[in-house]
Amino acid sequence: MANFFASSSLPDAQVVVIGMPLDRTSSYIPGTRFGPAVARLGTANIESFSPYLRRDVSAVRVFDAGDLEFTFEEPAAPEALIRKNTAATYRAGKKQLAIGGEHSITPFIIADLSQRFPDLCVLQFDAHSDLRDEFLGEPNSHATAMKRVLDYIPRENLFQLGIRSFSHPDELGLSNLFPFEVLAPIATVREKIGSRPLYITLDIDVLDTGVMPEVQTPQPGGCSYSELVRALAGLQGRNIIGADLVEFCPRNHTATAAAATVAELIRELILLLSIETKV
Ligand SMILES: [Mn+2]
Repeated sequence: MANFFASSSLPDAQVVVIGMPLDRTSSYIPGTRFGPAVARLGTANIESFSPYLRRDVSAVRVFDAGDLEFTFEEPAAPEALIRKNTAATYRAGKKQLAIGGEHSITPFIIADLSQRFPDLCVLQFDAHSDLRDEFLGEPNSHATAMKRVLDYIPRENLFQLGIRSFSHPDELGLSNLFPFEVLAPIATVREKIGSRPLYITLDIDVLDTGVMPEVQTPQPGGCSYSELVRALAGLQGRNIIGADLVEFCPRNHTATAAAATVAELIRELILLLSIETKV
């Protein structure tokens, strides 16, 4: 099954997967604009059955909405386009999985969802804290993604896992920020979030660079694939209302191991969005 495991028309879909290939502020290795296209190629290699969640993605009604087309000259245009599409998906009663693109797509999504879901929690898997207020003069940068999310939700509703790159030493002392680890804190995080609506933002640079070298800003010392996929499985049954996977920056625009890794994570996220809430 190619095309993000798509099996449904838009009206019948439970989960809408949409490419958001925004690549406007990349400061190290540009190319996240090719993330969605190469991730689709990777899906061809992945079985529909997840041995981690023991569920089959072919039983989920998935629609591939294609990719948004961004204007790079106009900074406000991506925000308007992302907010408009996100709003339309949720107004139609569906859940969205956005495939980046750079991490700066996330606050534009949260801008809409924070109004729709009171007490929304955001769970970030990432190597970087992304808490700068601006980076290279840009407030809506990949490096400021979580700082911008905090424009819409309170600090105590943001959970940060796997962080190993900080813009200030004080960030190490933040509550709900869990340095280095993704699997060990998951039971605590699960408990703290409880039945509240949960949005997952998965920056794949949380993985070790040996596992996932094809990211915009590689950071040594990340988690294993097994730890990440088990941490995700630990969230099943929570009230997961949306998700994104960002910062995939393919070096080769063909089917690769990295594309397959990303595609399998997309399968896991689709399944998590489809599992009935049990809290
Ligand atoms: Mn990152």
